[in-house]
Amino acid sequence: MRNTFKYALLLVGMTSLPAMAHIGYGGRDFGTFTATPGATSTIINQSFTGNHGWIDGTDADWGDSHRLRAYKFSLTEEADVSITFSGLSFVNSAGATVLGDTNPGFSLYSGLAHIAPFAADYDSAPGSIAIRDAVGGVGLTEGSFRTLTDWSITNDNNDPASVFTYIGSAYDGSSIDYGTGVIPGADGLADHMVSQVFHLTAGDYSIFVGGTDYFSSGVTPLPAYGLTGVVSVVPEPETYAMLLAGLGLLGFSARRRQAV
Ligand SMILES: [Ca+2]
Ligand SMILES: [Ca+2]
Repeated sequence: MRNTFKYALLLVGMTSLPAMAHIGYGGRDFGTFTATPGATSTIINQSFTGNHGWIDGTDADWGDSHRLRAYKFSLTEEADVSITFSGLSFVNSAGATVLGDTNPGFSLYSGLAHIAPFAADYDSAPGSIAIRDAVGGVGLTEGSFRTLTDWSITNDNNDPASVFTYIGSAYDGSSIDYGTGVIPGADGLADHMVSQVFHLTAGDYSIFVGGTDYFSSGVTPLPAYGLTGVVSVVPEPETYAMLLAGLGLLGFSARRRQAV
């Protein structure tokens, strides 16, 4: 290959990167937490495109990660972490109103996608397709994203795959069954908000958030839905139990003193 051609290709690749929205955490890093309860981080005015991204990863042909938003956070020690996402309308930088009426779902994984200086991961990278073909059958998957189990993906440089190890998931509204059985994790109340507490060890975590309307993927153009996310460190249940037990002992000794 002539060098000028190579550089031209390189330039095309570089200039087209920002528009492709491969997996990245830009503006969506909740930060690093210790086990001390009370720390909280809120990220507003993010969005995903299409209202089916999360639920589409529950079927046999998996899902397109471009239809979800990726967030990350880190823990320096074992902790109970509350994760909440709400569909919330806002006006974007182009002056357009982003819809708020989604019923979001999210999945939590340990592991991170490639970040700079590595190239971003995306579904149709040759390495990503090879991973899918090996697990899901040649040509049988539509994307790399899997809602309820582990998955892997890589970039154009075939760096060792990013591995997302499934921890848990939750979604807003009543239980969904689009024909493959009930999808677990419904919160039972369709209020555009879903929240769940996870007991986690120290490490790096990714959250993928998307819509839960399975049959909406044919809408053109796909609307964007606004999203607010909150990650907080909360007291562990044993802490509550110890606190209650302590209060009970105090009450007992107070009664004893009164009786004497
Ligand atoms: Ca699918
Ligand atoms: Ca809800």
